[in-house]
Amino acid sequence: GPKPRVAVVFGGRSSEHGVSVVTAASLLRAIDRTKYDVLPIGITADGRWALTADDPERMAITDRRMPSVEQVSDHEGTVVLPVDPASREVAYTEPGSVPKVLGEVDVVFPLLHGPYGEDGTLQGLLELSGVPYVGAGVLASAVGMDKEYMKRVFTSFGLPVGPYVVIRPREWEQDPSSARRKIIDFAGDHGWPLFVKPARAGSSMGISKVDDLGGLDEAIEEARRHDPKIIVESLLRGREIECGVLEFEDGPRASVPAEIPPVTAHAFYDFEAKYIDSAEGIVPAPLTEAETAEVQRLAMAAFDAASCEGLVRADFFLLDNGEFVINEINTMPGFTPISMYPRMWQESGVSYPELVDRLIQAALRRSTGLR
Ligand code: G1L
Repeated sequence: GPKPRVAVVFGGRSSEHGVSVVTAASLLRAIDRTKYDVLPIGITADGRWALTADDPERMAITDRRMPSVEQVSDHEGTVVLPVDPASREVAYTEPGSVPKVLGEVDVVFPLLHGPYGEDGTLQGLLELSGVPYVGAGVLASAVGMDKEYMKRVFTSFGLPVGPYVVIRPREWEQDPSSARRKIIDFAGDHGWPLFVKPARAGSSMGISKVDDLGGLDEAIEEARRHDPKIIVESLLRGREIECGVLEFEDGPRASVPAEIPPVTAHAFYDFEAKYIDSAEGIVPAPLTEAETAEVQRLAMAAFDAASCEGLVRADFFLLDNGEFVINEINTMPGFTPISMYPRMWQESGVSYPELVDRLIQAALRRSTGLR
């Protein structure tokens, strides 16, 4: 029959715009063209959707500068959907109609980070459009984006999480001294330093390590610049371990785990490693068989707890007492061939092109709607 059409959607209104473009280039190189027709769709940094050139070479880092969608949409680019956030044109298309081009694709591979991509909003648009897509659905995407609800979901499913406290927007706005007191009491129970983070953020932006009371207000203000809801966590002493989960025909499986070594004062990250999510991890992690089995069990449990689909990367701390604590899940992990998630699967016997193919196949197996 005809080849399924795969739309790779990338770029977008995010600080990770360039990372997404570089990742899309890897994906465009890896997709089996004898099996699929590929349609690259870029979203510019100001939110315009455009068909872009199918040309990975033009989507690379040059002179230490990240590439942008403009770079590939300038020649052959056709704006298919005006998405000026000020104009309401997206909301006022014909009922049930979608960006014209989305009606003609069989599956979307969304490569978008942060708000408007990873938080479930793009997934919602695709659900309404009736177009299957790779990866997490609306709920799992939203849960994966919100550090508070992520912990609440894990806790309710019996997964071990670290101590935390949340300061909601109204709490801070109406009574900052009570909110401050709440955090100081938390530090009294769990010790300093604290990590103050925006509750919902696609990347590590807005996060501060706070050693004492003196740095607290500045850290709260910084986190609140990214999200008016903040979460405060204590420092967990232990090793950082990650594990990938991937959906096979017969259900999800866990990869060999990886270890992220502690960042030393001398650690040097080149530009690429820093922006493409570390090439620093050790795969497989030097763990005992029992530890490996345990972290794989927890990663699968996290996948199920958050109702993930397709894939997830689950990040843990292995505490000094031998127990694993889940730190977070990432429904849209770093995804170039040197990123941790693909490397963990490579080491598990699944090459990058096979990984891409399995994700597309998993998306094509399910239709939209309840599952
Ligand atoms: F579609 C998948 F497979 F679910 C998927 C989507 C997005 C996997 C990985 C990613 N990652 C990214 O989009 C990014 C981290 C490169 C965004 Cl900047």
